[in-house]
Order: sequence, then structure tokens, then C-alpha cells
Amino acid sequence: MENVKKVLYSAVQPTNNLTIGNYIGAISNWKQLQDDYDCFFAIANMHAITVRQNPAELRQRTLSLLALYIACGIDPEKCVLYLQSHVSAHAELCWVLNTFTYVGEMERMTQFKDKSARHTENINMGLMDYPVLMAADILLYQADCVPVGLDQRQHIEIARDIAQRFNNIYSPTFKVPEALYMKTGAKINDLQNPEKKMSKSAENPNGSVFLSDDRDAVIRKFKRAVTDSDNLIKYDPETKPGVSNLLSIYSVFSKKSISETESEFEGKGYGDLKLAVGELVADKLAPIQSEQARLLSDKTYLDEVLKRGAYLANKAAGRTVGKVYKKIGFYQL
Ligand code: ATP
Ligand code: LTN
Repeated sequence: MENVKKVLYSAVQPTNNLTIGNYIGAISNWKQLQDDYDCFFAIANMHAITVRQNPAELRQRTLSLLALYIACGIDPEKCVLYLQSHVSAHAELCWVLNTFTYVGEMERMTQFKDKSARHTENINMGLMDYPVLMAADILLYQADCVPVGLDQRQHIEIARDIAQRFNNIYSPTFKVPEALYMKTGAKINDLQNPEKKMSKSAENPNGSVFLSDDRDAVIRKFKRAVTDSDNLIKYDPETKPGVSNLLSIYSVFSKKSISETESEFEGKGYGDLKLAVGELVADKLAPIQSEQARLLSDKTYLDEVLKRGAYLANKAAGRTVGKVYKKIGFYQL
């Protein structure tokens, strides 16, 4: 029977601990989309090594991220959950796409500029090539859409450009993917520096709420969140970035709209808002944390999930690489 569902692709790097920004901007949306699309969700360990990693930690974080995906409600029977390095087609297609990508384009990418400023001791070729590997990820599976946070916009654009460039030179080969941004919470900001996105590798750990933080830490971080001095709870990211960020987080976790959230806090002070967000987030994280811990104690099961994922992902990706090799003139046996 013809498959009518569209293909959805996304990934997260197994670097550091994930923040509620990663959860809101990425994983929590995946859960809602898994019934409507054919989903591929990867653990991007090949991207992770563009910044130096400790091998034992990288291995551990890989399983921990897989357990987190499942604990967040992503069903490994419905979706293809896999590890990027288990599918050699990622490296193969990346190499081919490198020859359709200009050095100047990569030098202009914001993430490359940021990361090379932060890791001056290790500005490696992989860091610069990061967007091409990401394009290969997406294009291998002929993905129709890619749910990501707003910080990934430039990467999705370049993946589209590369796909179109290849399709124009040869013939339609790749589906040109669309980014899928969620309305609220596409960008969660740092609690200490609300003009900047919350990041798992931020210098000040008080600005990021990690999915692994215990209840006290979550509540403490929200209590200390930077706001402003007018004590008026209103959503206005331009002039009130701190308060608006707290409202966004509350709205996502409570599944209420921003205006409902504003009315809920009408007449209340910043202290009330901070405490309410802290308690809500801590309540929502607790069951995810205990399910993740339960899954992590069953390594056999997690390995089974990865084996199934690797098999299905290799099958899909292999088809695309075969097509590409044929079009560019690689002799086939
Ligand atoms: P790093 O700090 O290591 O660069 P990161 O926190 O930016 O990492 P990524 O692994 O780059 O996280 O991102 C994983 C996913 O989470 C992406 O889809 C990204 O768009 C999303 N994401 C990351 N940070 C945020 C945020 N603050 N708000 C919303 N979405 C986010
Ligand atoms: N760069 C992404 C992770 C990532 C990704 C992808 C996201 C790697 N490959 C393909 C979507 C599609 C990030 O999270 N920073």
C-alpha cells in the first residue's frame, strides 16, 4: 500500500545535559507529531564531536538521551529512533554534499562564528561542516518537515539551498524540507540573561534549567530569574524579556495560551509568577526523570531499540545514497 504519511526528521546532540529549552523547542513537540508523520528521530553523536567530548561521557549521554526520548513519550515502535553513527550513509552523503556547498557560505553561518569564538583552541573542519552534515541527515530520509527551535533556522535554510542546488543540476532527487516551528516556546531564553537563548553549554548554570535538575534546584533557579522593576506581568518580549520568558515557559508547561496565562497572574507580583513557574516545571519534570532512570537500568531494551532503529534508518538512507551515487556518476557494480 502506498505510504501517505509525510516524513518528519529531527535530532538532538548528546552533549551536556538537556535544558527545558531543548525539551520545549524540540522533544515535547515530537510527541504530538508522531501519530501524523513517519518520524525519524536521531541522536546526533557525529555532530557532537565537532566540539571535543570525553568518550565515556559521550557514550553515557547517548543512552541517557535515548532514554529521555522514550521517557518524554516518543514511542520507539511508532518512530525510528536511532544513533547517527550507526548509519554510515550520513558521512557518505555529507561528503557528496560538501562538493555542492561553498566555503563562504559556511564561514558566514552564525553558529560557526559563535562556536569558533568559544572554542578558539579547536576550530576544526567538522565545526565548519556541521551544517552540511545536518543537511545530509535531513535529505537522506527525504524529510518533508523538520521540527526545531528558531535557532536552527539558518541550518534548515542551507539544507534547502543544497537540496535545490543538487536537484537543479541533476534532476529532482531530494525532497526540499520545511522547518516546523511551534508557535509558543520556539525560543526559551536564559533565566539570568533573558535576551539570550537558554543553552545547555551556557557559562552560568543558574540561567539554564536542566531536565535532570531536582525540585529544589528548579525552584531556586526560577526564584532567581532576572526580570525588570515594574512588577507588571505582561507578555512583551521586546521590553520585558524576562517576564515574557517566564510566561512562555508557564504557558507551554500548563498548556494554556499566553493570554490565559496573563489573566491568571493579573494583579499578582513577580514573586508569585516565579514560584508558580518553578513548581509547575518541577512537577512536570519529576515523572520524566523517574521514567528515564527506569529505562536506563534496562540496557538490553535500549540496545534493542537502537538495533531496530539502525536497521530501518539504514534501509531508508541507503536508498537515497544509491540514487545520489548513480546521478553523480559513481560506477555501480
Ligand atoms: P549547545 O548549547 O550545546 O549548542 P543547545 O542547547 O543549543 O546546545 P542543541 O543540541 O543545539 O541545543 O539543540 C537541540 C534542539 O533544541 C534544537 O532543535 C534546538 O532548536 C532546540 N533548542 C535548543 N535550545 C533551545 C531554546 N533555548 N529554546 C528552544 N529550543 C531550543
Ligand atoms: N543541529 C541540531 C541537531 C541536529 C538536527 C539534525 C536537527 C543534527 N541534525 C537534523 C534537525 C535535523 C541542533 O539541535 N542543534
